Amino acid sequence: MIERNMQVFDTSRYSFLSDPQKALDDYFELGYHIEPAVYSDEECADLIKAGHELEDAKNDIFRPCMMPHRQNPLYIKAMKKPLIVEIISAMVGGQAAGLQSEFFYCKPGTRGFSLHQDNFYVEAEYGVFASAWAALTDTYYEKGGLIIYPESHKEGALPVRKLNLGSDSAQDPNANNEETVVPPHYSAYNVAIPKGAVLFIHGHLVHGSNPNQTSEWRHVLLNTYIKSGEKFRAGFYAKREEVPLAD
Ligand SMILES: O=C(O)CCC(=O)C(=O)O
Repeated sequence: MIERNMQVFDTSRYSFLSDPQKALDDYFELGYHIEPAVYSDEECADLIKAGHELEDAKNDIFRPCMMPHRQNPLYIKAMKKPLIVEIISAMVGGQAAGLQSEFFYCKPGTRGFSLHQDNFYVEAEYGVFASAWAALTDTYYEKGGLIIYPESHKEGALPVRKLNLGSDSAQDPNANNEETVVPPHYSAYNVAIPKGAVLFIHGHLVHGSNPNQTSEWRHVLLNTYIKSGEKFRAGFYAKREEVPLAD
């Protein structure tokens, strides 16, 4: 958790719809991009409803669901969203393939995700892996909002320090094992991502999330992507496999 008053970003300067080259240049410079209105209100509502019909949720288990696209084709459709595939393909420098989906319930009181670089788990080559973190409800500091360290992706893989926080049954089991050690010249920013918008995250951008201090659930769909044919770590928990997206 970082301080509330760290500057808040809720949109990027450019959109991939109107200024794709400038948006891409900014992404390479900053390590993230926020694209508004990617999923409609109806799509967000359908994905949330489907999330509460996944196997664990039916048993009142609300830890983030790993790979919901293997349970419900609605999540394949969300992963294949043409605008996202187009943006990610530009970011990773070639045809993107899906790698992972994860549905976050983040019920009231859920602990945040410790600072990390997504590629820590995936071990792909630099620049070929990126994530699309889609807010299905409004997210902001008090409501499990994300924390980012702009430009930290330029460091490549950073060291981590082990944490001893104990487990939170509503959080990803790997969320709090360790945290990235961020060089002191980078600053943390809170981002407030509105419903339907997507935060694109470079595989080496340091980020994490704040706890959900509200009385509402913070629903998020994370999809991660890799340049097709690149090497990656499958992982014991995630068991990642390439999902072809070009059809
Ligand atoms: O949604 C969150 O709380 C953090 C998720 C995240 O950063 C990740 O899975 O890489």
